[in-house]
Amino acid sequence: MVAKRRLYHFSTSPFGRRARLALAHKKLEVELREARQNPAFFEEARKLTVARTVPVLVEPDGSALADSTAIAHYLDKAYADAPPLWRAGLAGFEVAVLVDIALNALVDLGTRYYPLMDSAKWEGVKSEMLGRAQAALDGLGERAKGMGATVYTAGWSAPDIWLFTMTAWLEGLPARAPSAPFPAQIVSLGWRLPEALSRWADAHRRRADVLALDA
Ligand SMILES: N[C@@H](CCC(=O)N[C@@H](CS)C(=O)NCC(=O)O)C(=O)O
Repeated sequence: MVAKRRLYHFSTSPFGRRARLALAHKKLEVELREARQNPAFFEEARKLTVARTVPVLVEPDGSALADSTAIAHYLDKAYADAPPLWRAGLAGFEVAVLVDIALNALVDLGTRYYPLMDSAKWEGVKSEMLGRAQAALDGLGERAKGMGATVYTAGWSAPDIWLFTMTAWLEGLPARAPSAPFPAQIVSLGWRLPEALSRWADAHRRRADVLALDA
């Protein structure tokens, strides 16, 4: 029997969701292993790579790769005949990197470093990292105002996937905060999602691949 492609992921994570949308864009079937609801899957993922994060992609030949951005670059090279995730031109890479600056700062501060909040140095570190996250969000908001429905006129691709999953995740955090500590901690940091990003995302909320994320 041929092994299936697998993705270890957290279903609510923007990193996991963008990996899933990247796989859908490449029209690749994948078996999903939800690693938050099933801690045994998280343990499996951690044995497959030393990265200690999900998503982790496992190809049918057993080779494994962590990191959603690396996964999307890999998929483009490995499945070059399928629709492209990345295109020539700086704009898409700039959008993707600003998304990661914002997400990494908010996730690190609001989860991994949050236990340090009683430190005398916390406010200084938080202010610096939050300033970077907010500058990235504001920069993306300005870009969204001048953008069409997608970053490249040729249509939906990785930068749109990056921007959409970040926007939808940040929008959803306040509603999740009362019942989940990590969302509550991230919300408590005090950032603002530019309205232009929500308006840009409106065009994509009913896409079949986006709806399939929660099906
Ligand atoms: N740069 C990584 C970030 C992945 C990441 O931070 N994943 C989180 C879930 S949102 C995770 O695995 N957290 C578990 C942990 O850090 O122990 C990517 O793009 O895949």
